[in-house]
Formats: sequence, C-alpha cells, structure tokens
Amino acid sequence: MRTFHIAVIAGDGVGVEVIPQAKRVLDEAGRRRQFRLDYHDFDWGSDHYFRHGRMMPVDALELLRPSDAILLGAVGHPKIPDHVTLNGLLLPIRRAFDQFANVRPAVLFPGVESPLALRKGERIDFVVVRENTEGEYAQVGGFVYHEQPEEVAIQTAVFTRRGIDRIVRFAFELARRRNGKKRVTSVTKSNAQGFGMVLWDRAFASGAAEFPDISTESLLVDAAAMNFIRRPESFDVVVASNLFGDILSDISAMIIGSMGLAASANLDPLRRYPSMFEPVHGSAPDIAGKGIVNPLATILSAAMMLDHLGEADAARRVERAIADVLAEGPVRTPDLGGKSSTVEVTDAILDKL
Ligand code: GGG
Repeated sequence: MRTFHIAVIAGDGVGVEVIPQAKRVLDEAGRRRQFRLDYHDFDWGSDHYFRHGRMMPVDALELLRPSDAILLGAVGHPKIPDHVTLNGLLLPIRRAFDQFANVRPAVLFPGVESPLALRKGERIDFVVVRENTEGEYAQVGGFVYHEQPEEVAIQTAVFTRRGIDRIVRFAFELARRRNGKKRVTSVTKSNAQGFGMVLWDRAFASGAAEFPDISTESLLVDAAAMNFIRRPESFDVVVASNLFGDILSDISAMIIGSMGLAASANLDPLRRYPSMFEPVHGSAPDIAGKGIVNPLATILSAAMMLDHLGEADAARRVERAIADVLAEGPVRTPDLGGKSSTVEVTDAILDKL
C-alpha cells in the first residue's frame, strides 16, 4: 500500500478545528483507494511564539523537507502583529521550498448562492495563479530613523524575469490542461508601476507567443477587481503578482459564496521540495473555538494535495462528495446560511464518500 508522509501544521485559531476534519476525510479516501497517510504533526504557530519567541523552531524547514507534502491550517493571533506571524511561518516555507505557484480555484458549487446576480446559465469556474515567492512580498527594504518621528520605510517589490517567466508558463500550461475557456488573463498595474510590472507585461507577451492555442487578456488590477464582480464567468486562468493575486483571490472567494470554500495549493511544480496545501482563510479569531468554522476550504485543499500526490481519483471523489452535500443543501455551516457544525459538515462528506 502506498504511504504518503504528510507534515501537518494546524497553526492558530480555527486551524486546529479544520485540520482534524481534513484528516478524517483524507483517511477515509485512503481506505477506499488503498493508500495511507502518515501524519507528522508540528505544534508551531502563535502558542509556539508565546513559549519560544518564534513561530517555528530554527530547524523547522529541515524537519519539513523530507515530507511528501505539507498540510497547513491557519496562522494569526490578535496579540501578535500579523507581519510577525506571516513572516515567521507561512512566507519562509513558501520561499524555502520554492513554492512559486499559488493556485486558488474559484468555483461556485451548485446549491451555493453567490452574492452576485449571475445571468441564467452562467457559472463561476476559474483559477487565480498567484506568483508566490517574490514581487511585493519579497521582504526587501528597511527602516531609517526607526521609531523616531522622522521615520522612513522602504519596501521594494522584486520582479525577476525568471520568476515571471515561470509563473506565466505555469498559468498557460494550466489553461491548456483545464477544461475551461482556454484563456489566460494577466493582471498588473504597469501604467503606474513602470519597471517591475512593465517587465511582467513583456514576459507575459513572450509566454503567450509560445501558447497560440490559448487566448489572452491583460488587465490593470483595478479593472480586474471590477470585472471579477461584473463578468466573473469570463475568466479561466488569472495570473498575477504576489500582492495582487492575494487580494483578487479574496474577491474570488467571496463571489463563490464564502471564504470557507476557498482552497489553495502552494506548489513547487518541479517537485524538488514538498508543496503546501492550506485554506485561503486565516485563523478567524471571531469564530475560533465555537465549532462552526466551515471545514470545506481545508478539505478542498486536501483534495488538491491528493491530486498532487498522484491520487486524482480520490481527489475527484472528495470533490464530488462536497458538491453533493452542497447541492442537497441543509448541511452547511453558518457562513453559508446553515446551522450545522464543523463536525456535522465533515460527517456528511464522509457519508457521501
Ligand atoms: N491559511 C493560512 C493562513 O492563515 N493565511 C492567512 C494569511 O495571512 N495569508 C496571507 C497569504 O496567503 O499570503
């Protein structure tokens, strides 16, 4: 029987509630498809920070490296600045393991209501591909006159031709594989950001030339935000920088009905290092501990992990089980207008499996 070694970081807040539910579904999928998941749990995150002054230990990356994949819940705590939690755990893992493609599907499941009034027969089914290791999140910069009245902060976005070329190529290859509109939309702000994003536009144009079967569109980020609302059905694959991809994928999460349905994969497409799978949502301290967080974003992320591990049939079964539960309607958490608990939603998925 195939065994996959999965590093698990449940993290903070609702992370510790959704991860056990994803494991239940993964284990059941494995039982049905003859594979095993061997979990290695790491209790890193904000509690670790309170105890040791760091979000994860010094040798954390070495401990994660041998795993086949990483499953992450959420990071963030009201008593720790967000830049500390993000830069102490999530961003170093993405960079160290060169997880340069952050894939965030936006699918409106039948039975789920979008806040948008879609025209009859129109569907939302696209993917945001976010450049995940450089751009505006490169953490290049510093302070001058730190914490003095005349303080200056410099924050530099880093765009490399190599970094853009590889994410653009990834987006085109994804559009070719997907059963979609065969279209890639590139998002920048190159009218105002005249260096990095002009380089992006040029790299996108050369990438596009290698994929004549895929149609293209280039949008400024403000127009993209508008069009996610105005014509969401027109998108197939959207490729954007780290910051723009982060923001746009929160819009896409809302138009598919809930942040609780937004899954993501941080991929090293070259498979030199473990890739990481996590819900798009954060630790949600306002609902943490109440047993009502929607587990589906994490379960959908776990299905993306199964796909990456070569267990596509199991991944499709999990996705179908979720689609069936949502289509039937009554079992859903409050973010989707229901009254069910986190565990009840997972129980319904397991029944379907
Ligand atoms: N699910 C992981 C998590 O807690 N994400 C919250 C967050 O701050 N994400 C920022 C990012 O994806 O760059």
